[in-house]
Amino acid sequence: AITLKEALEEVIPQRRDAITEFKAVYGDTVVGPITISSILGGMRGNQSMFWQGTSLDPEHGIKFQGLTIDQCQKRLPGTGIDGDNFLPESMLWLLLTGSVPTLEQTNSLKKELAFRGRKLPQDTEKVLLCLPREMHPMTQLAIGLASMNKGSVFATNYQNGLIGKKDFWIDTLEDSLNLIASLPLLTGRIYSNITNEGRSLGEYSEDTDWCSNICSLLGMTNGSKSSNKCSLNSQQSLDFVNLMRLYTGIHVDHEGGNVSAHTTHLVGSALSDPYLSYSSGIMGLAGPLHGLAAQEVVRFLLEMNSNISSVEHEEEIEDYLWKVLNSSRVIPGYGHAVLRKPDPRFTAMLEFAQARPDEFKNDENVLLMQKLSEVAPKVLLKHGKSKNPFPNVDSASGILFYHYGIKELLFFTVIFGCSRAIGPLTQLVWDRVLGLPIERPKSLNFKGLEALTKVI
Ligand code: CMX
Repeated sequence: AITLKEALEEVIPQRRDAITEFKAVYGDTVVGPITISSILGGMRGNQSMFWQGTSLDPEHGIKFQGLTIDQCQKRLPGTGIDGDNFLPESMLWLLLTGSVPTLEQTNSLKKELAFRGRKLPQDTEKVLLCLPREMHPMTQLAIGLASMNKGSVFATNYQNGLIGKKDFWIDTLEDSLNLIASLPLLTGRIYSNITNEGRSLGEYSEDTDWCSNICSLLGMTNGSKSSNKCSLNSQQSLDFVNLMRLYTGIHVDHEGGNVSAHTTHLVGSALSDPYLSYSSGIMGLAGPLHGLAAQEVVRFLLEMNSNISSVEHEEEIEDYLWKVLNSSRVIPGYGHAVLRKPDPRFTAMLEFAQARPDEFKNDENVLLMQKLSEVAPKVLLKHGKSKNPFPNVDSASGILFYHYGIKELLFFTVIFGCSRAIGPLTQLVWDRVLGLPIERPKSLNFKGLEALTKVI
């Protein structure tokens, strides 16, 4: 198969049958207890969602169709140029089909996305141009995505009764690919809204990969026009594109239960189209305990740096952290609901910096980010509350983008939002393939909980 759709058509019949049969045989198997604590505690540990693309191990972190980040870096195709990171297009293929694509398949998907993403719908352009410059970029992203639902193939065909349930996945795939493809122009438009009075910062090319287009439209590549924002030399420019590939390649998905993924899945279960579903996911990603931590970490590092005399003075860093904790605030970029080790996505970003010592050796903020990853876990352990004292996904990424010239802190979560589209939308296609029903868990009031304990 050369196209993603063809590859899916090859695997769907067998997987559909396997899951239908499995459900018929094992449908009544009891999976585990649900405790009162989990009902009152964010449903922690409840094994109650079906999610195919990724799984999260508390000790080893995320696996993409069973592959660790390291294995993805070794096996997923990139541009073919030595030293380049794998392309997020390869990851999209892997998550959707379950197989590592060939270079030819990656290239075909790269072309397909570049073609699909060449233009934003006119109405979306109009809507985005009207938005106030000061509006949070995540709000702009959610509005932009929701506005694209006007062009949803799924919504139109569903409304007109043109597709049967078995084929819902085809239009869902169509919309999802169009949505993902539109993200370079959409996020570029938002970035130019907040930095350049709406004037474009770079060119879109149908002959390049998704990340190169994102970087160009942020005004961060050599070919970008009118970028008075950054002055990267050609090596830095190449590095920035690779940073973007690395970042967007490994932040695509983190199992189904996190807020952005779960929201997309939940809203999609009402057969809302992919634009509305993922726009809702973006609203969830914009929460400070989730994706917004990306911006909070950078704010935190900048503030701390202006309050300590040197990154070398560990006691000053410790004192600063205690002040934060004693004022009932969290240390952003640390802790996780599931992980119990340093997040391997953090480690991958850290290794990116460590592989370029000359680039980062004079950047006090990046040095502090590294130092903090040694000091904060000790302090959090002493503090004794957090179940995971280690750096999480958001700990390193923002400050690396900041280093290269993306200085607008509020924008970092938008980059997260580009990447995160890939995982939840992949699952949405499979939700349609398998005909999963609308989600409707049972809720209980206090009396209901008491009744369960037979107190009454
Ligand atoms: N700093 C200070 N206290 C922390 C902490 C941190 N980084 N992480 C957890 N704690 C505290 C919690 O606030 C909680 O305190 P209370 O009992 O007073 O409410 C206690 O430790 C136990 O929390 P937990 O079970 O370890 O963590 P949760 O599953 O409840 O929450 C998370 C996980 C990520 C929300 C939390 O660790 C946190 O707030 N971290 C800082 C924000 C952050 O970096 N978020 C990004 C996460 C990644 C993502 O999803 O995008």
